[in-house]
Amino acid sequence: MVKKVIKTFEIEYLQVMDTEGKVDESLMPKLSDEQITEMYETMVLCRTFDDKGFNMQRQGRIGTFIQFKGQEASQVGSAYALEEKDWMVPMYRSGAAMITRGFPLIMLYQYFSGDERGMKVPDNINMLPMAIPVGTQSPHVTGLAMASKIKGDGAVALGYTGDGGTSKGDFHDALNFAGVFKSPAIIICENNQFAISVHRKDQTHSETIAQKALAYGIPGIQVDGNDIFAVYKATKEAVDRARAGEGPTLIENYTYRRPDHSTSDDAKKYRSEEEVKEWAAKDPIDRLRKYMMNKGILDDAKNEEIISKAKEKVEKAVEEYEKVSEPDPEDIFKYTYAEMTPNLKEQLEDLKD
Ligand SMILES: Cc1ncc(C[n+]2csc(CCOP(=O)(O)OP(=O)(O)O)c2C)c(N)n1
Repeated sequence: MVKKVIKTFEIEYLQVMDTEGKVDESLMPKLSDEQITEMYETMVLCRTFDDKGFNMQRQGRIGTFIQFKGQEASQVGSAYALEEKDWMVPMYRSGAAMITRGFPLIMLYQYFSGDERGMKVPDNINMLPMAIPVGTQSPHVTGLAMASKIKGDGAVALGYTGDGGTSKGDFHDALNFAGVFKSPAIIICENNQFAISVHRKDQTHSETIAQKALAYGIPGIQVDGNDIFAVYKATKEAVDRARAGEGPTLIENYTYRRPDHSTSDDAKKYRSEEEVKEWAAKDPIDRLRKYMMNKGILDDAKNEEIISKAKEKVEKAVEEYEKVSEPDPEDIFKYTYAEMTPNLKEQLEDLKD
């Protein structure tokens, strides 16, 4: 009889910057003041875009809108670790990650008004369109990463899922394949504590999402998702490992969905306002601003300038968005696949009739 421990595991949690903007210098990733300023400008632009989208929905100027407010560090910090040749796979809440990679604001507004032309990703951006089905993003990440490895083009693939998405088989298929084929895949789980009204604790009995990586023999880490430096550091290390042929990583960005799930939801029915307030005090943008002010790379005047530039960009996008022609209902059929399938053709004929 033999009884012994054959393997033990641990899960790391990473925070570099606290809620007061104080950093642990020994953990600080390599970033110039210019890069930090660029990250801040991008987060402010994303927040401005998000607030405007919500207001427009309430004014009847846009369709159902999905906000990412409070998740900017998680998305901007991770997208910032990618190079141009790398692939990104966004979910419906990944607007900030998409904006970081240069996706036009106007197209996001178009998409959220039901205009399929809004998700025709520009040819110079290596990104899939936003996918609404929960969980499908992870196998796409693994597939793109496997393709890059086979082609030897040196690109990595990174994509997003929610905590709810980890209950789908897709998530586990993706991690298993990525591990077995040592593909350069980075799967980011934005654990924002909710899948609509289902709380994280009712989603999985695991203490962390990060530990799910262990079952597939790949690294998993939990990160303070409201700390842009921690998110960037964990993602950059995962990207570097993937590019060096060392395989995939699962990153759990521990954060909180402050807005309703979408503009069709009412989160007051299933969570307390106190909890939302607690998380508002951990706001990722405030945190970076405090750091920059303390370090002397931002002052009130420059901050005002950044905010007004963001407003200008967003207002310009809104103006353009409200001028585009009405979408053609036939686009719904045309944009699903590169070539229309027979059943879609049939449905299109029905529509015409
Ligand atoms: C396959 C599939 N099933 C159900 C839905 C309906 N649905 C939309 S969002 C959502 C919750 C997803 O939560 P999570 O993955 O945690 O992401 P979050 O919205 O919190 O960012 C569900 C069930 C869907 N879009 N796709």
